[in-house]
Amino acid sequence: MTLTNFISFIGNADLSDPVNFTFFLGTMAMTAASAFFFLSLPQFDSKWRTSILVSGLITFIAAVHYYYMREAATSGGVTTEIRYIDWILTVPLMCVEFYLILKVAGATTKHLSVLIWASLGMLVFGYFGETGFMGGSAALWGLLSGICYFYIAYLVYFGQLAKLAAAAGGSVEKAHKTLTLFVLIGWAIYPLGYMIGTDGWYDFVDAINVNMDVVYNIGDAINKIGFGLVVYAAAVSSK
Ligand SMILES: *C/C=C(C)/C=C/C=C(C)/C=C/C1=C(C)CCCC1(C)C
Repeated sequence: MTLTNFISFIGNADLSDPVNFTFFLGTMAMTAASAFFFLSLPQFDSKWRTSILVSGLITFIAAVHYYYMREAATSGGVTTEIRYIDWILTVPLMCVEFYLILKVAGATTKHLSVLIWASLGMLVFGYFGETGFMGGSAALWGLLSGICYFYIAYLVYFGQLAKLAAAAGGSVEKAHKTLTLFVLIGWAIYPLGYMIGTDGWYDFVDAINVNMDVVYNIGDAINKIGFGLVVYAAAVSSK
């Protein structure tokens, strides 16, 4: 981004529009969070450095995509493709965070690949639903996506990963628990946004007059920055 670009980026920010405002704030918050995570790297020993690096990559990838999504949204274009490219990069990285935290407790790359495949299924089905792929309804694709989501939630909350975390105890268990809460509560914001933004749901859902991008932007801020901070806190407390 050149300086002139940056000035016009600020200059044409109509902050009274919630779509524009949340993209603008999202870009700034994700950029600031990335700087925070990257600059904190030297204070941690090598055991934690990869986790903190991944936290920074998640917010940095989002910051770049937010810059382009805001541009698309404010010039009347669609954000769907950029949104899903962002998610397809960042959600698997969140799976990596689970794996890195539980590695000392015995998590294997097999656990990691199951999480990643489930998250890719969740996102690809969601994308199909938003774009009406093969004439399928948003409800049908959303159901398939939701099954993948529940499977991820099951793995981290009840399944093998929960058991590994419980056996490890201490700060590992605590960090795992908090990340799990993000998956159960924070990630539930997305299917809500999806139902608000697509057709074929109950009337009361269709009646909600909030822009889908705004819901997704709030979800991203909570989940991407929150996830990173949980990892950061775990790293600090283990020093
Ligand atoms: C940083 C981005 C994150 C954490 C994105 C998470 C996205 C989801 C958990 C999306 C889930 C969806 C469903 C469970 C059903 C409807 C379609 C989706 C893709 C919105």
